[in-house]
Amino acid sequence: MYTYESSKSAFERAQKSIPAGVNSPVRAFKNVGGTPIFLEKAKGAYLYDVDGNKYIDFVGSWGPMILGHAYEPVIEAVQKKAAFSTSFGAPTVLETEIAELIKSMVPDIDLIRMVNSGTEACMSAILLARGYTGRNKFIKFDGCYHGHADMFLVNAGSGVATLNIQQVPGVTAGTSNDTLIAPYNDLEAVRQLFKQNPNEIAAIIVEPVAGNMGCVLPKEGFLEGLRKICDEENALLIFDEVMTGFRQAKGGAQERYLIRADITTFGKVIGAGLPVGAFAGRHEIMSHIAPLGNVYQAGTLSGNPLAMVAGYTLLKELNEHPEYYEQLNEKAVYLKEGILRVFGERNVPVQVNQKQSMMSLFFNSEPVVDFATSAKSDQTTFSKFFHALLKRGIYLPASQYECWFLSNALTYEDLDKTILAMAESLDEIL
Ligand code: KE4
Repeated sequence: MYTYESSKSAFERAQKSIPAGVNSPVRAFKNVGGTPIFLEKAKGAYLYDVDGNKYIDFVGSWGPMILGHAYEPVIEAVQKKAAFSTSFGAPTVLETEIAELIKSMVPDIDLIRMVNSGTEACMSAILLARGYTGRNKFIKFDGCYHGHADMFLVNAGSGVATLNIQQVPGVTAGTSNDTLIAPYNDLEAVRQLFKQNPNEIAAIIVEPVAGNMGCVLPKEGFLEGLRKICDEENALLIFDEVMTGFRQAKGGAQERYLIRADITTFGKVIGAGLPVGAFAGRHEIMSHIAPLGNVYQAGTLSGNPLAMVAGYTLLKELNEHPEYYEQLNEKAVYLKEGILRVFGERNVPVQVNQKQSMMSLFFNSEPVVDFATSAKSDQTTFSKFFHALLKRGIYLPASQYECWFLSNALTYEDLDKTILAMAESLDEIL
């Protein structure tokens, strides 16, 4: 039987020095209740907490661990590199090598700038789009999350939705007036915003497969429609590929859906768990970035050797093994089919949204296609399900509004164990 005494005391101690005891809100278990699990180590598909409990991991540090935790080649590369300083604040050949590797993997990129988080990547992309077009407004989608920069904290998903924060204090009216909102998958709403704001919208930023309202897929024609509208309105299309980059395919969602973005942002997998983000695009757009142009963006630790060698090593593995993507998809489909089976046997309404190794389930009888339908899901039951699984050694994201990230370290035995634990959990809570 799992006990959590050490996590409980660690949490009490942490709250004395860190807001809510966590360095990122979604870790606090606010949506599901109970004590957050304090982890000690991880290897492959498995996590080990401070009480010695073992879990099968479906969070993967929110995306980076696509080949599993403590992936040998990455660990060795970081250990070796660390001996020669952890940061220079000066250019290194390694930064060029990872940039060239990414250009070979992702279509339509001439220049890429490294930063330290997905937030930095997305906020820089918006600044660049504004600088390039001379326009101030941008469109984001209800329930999508692009990091915690002020302009994104309007109708944001992920932790903002999890905590049900309607209006984030500190975001000024001026900022939110320039952030226009449309429902995900609603092209007509996007067209209306352009009609109401003629020649004022610099860009549309979209998660090509949404992962911050739970996993929500683009409807047929949605991404193509955004591309067409941006072309007609001379606005830029920004694909926020912080989650989907190098996960939907080695070329990300742009390869999977054959849609070209004008600016693409990256995070998570690109750093293999070390702090890395990036934004990239064609030369005519990226040439506006300082010091080539005047759109200013900078960072002390951008491109630092540890993060670069970790990311380079992981991306090289993915680039050399495209078969990993089929393997990951087959595992996710196997899990989805198992879930549908055990829920169906118990007549429990469920929606399972899955695209490649991103997926999530909703206690909901209607399809989940945007934030409004996601928010109708039964979160109370999800919370009970979450804890029933946790004590059976299955670690899901601690929120209905978060996406699961499968790693290729998962075995079919792990998946069978997970499906069985789900059946037992349903029998326990319903
Ligand atoms: P970071 O600044 O957290 O590295 O990236 C922000 C971001 C940007 N774009 C997308 C599509 C994202 O999903 C994220 C961050 N994702 C969340 C998980 N929903 C990070 C987890 C957290 O906030 O602790």
